[in-house]
Amino acid sequence: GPVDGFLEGHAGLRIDGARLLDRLEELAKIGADPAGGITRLGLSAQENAAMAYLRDLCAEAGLATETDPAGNLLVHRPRTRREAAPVLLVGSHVDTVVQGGRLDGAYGVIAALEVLQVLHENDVDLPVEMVAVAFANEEGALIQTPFWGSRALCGSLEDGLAAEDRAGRPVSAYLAQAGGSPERLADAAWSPGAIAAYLELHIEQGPSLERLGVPIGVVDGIVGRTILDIDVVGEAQHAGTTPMADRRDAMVAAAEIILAVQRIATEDAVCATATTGYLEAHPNVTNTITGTVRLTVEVRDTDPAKLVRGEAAVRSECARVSAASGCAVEARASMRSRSVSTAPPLRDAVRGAADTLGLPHLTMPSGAGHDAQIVALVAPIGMIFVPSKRGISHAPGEDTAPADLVHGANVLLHSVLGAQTA
Ligand code: HGY
Ligand code: MN
Ligand code: MN
Ligand code: MN
Repeated sequence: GPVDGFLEGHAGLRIDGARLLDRLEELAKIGADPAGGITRLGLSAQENAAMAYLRDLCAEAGLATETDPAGNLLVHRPRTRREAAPVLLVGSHVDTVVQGGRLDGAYGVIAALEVLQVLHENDVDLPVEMVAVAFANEEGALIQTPFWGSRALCGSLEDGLAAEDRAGRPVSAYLAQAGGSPERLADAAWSPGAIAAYLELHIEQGPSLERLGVPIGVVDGIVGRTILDIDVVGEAQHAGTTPMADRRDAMVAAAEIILAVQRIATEDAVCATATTGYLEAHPNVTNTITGTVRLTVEVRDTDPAKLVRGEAAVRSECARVSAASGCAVEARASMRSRSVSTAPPLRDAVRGAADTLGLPHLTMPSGAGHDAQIVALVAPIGMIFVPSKRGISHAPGEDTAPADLVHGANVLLHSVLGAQTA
């Protein structure tokens, strides 16, 4: 066949490690937060600036770029057209959480561009052309729709224009600023079959690889997640004159919900994780009993049944706390992502790549969500992990040893080559 001897012919190919590390450092300056870490929220001016930096870098490298109606950046080699045939899509995201790290997402995008550039510079003729992607707004930190860009591209962004920030400002204004197009949002969806396969390189964001001293993780599955937006409504009242027995204190009710959420994934072991990460108290005044609290709870598990039970457990705790406190408690699911498996042939491509490079590897699940799990609904996916120092992520201390970053990008390069025969 056309791919006979293909891998052997390119076994010596390597990415430019110094270039990769330099670009990661440059990108980390965009959205650097004076309070620590990086705040480069999806569809914000900071994410736009990061996308502009990527476009400049691609132009210098002689790569062609296109921003789609959802704000995703697509990159391909100049002599290829992504519409011509199913492509090997490779990428991640460049947005962060508030005060996040410099590698979550950014590493996978910079590495994908590096791989594409090396293929371009070496004029490597790929049977399945590679397209790099920087998905917009993976985290959903500003516009409350995680996986915004990958959902749009995969045709699973339902009611996208209803998305808004926490102040109720609609996504459309943000999208126009990001070079997208609210009017043509549906056109961001690729036709069925347009993605032959998807690969994503990412930091592990947990401690396993570092603890075991293994440089490469071969991801076998990604957890599913449900996010609940919860409103606790009590009564704002004077903190000095209202008898304790007469209060409907939303802060206290919220506290009970928070503790119950923790129990769901600890003592009760209903699902793998359960987290209250966001809380907003009103009026947030020292000498006024809290009237309302908004909080978000998320539950995760690889087992879909346990995810459903986790959500049900949170809802039943909300009902219990409501009855006991006299506060109204309303929970609304604002996002559900399914757990997915990676495709065995792509796992093999990653393992083969690591073997070619003499790098030990470990097969492992992902406790973090990734754009890959959205793409998995329409195409086979593969994922590569590199170690995270002390397992830290979604925090300023997020880091990975430079040598591991270079190893991971070389594994991505050889996985792209290996996936040609997968
Ligand atoms: O939250 C997550 O798992 C992902 O980093 N967005
Ligand atoms: Mn993240
Ligand atoms: Mn990420
Ligand atoms: Mn007073």
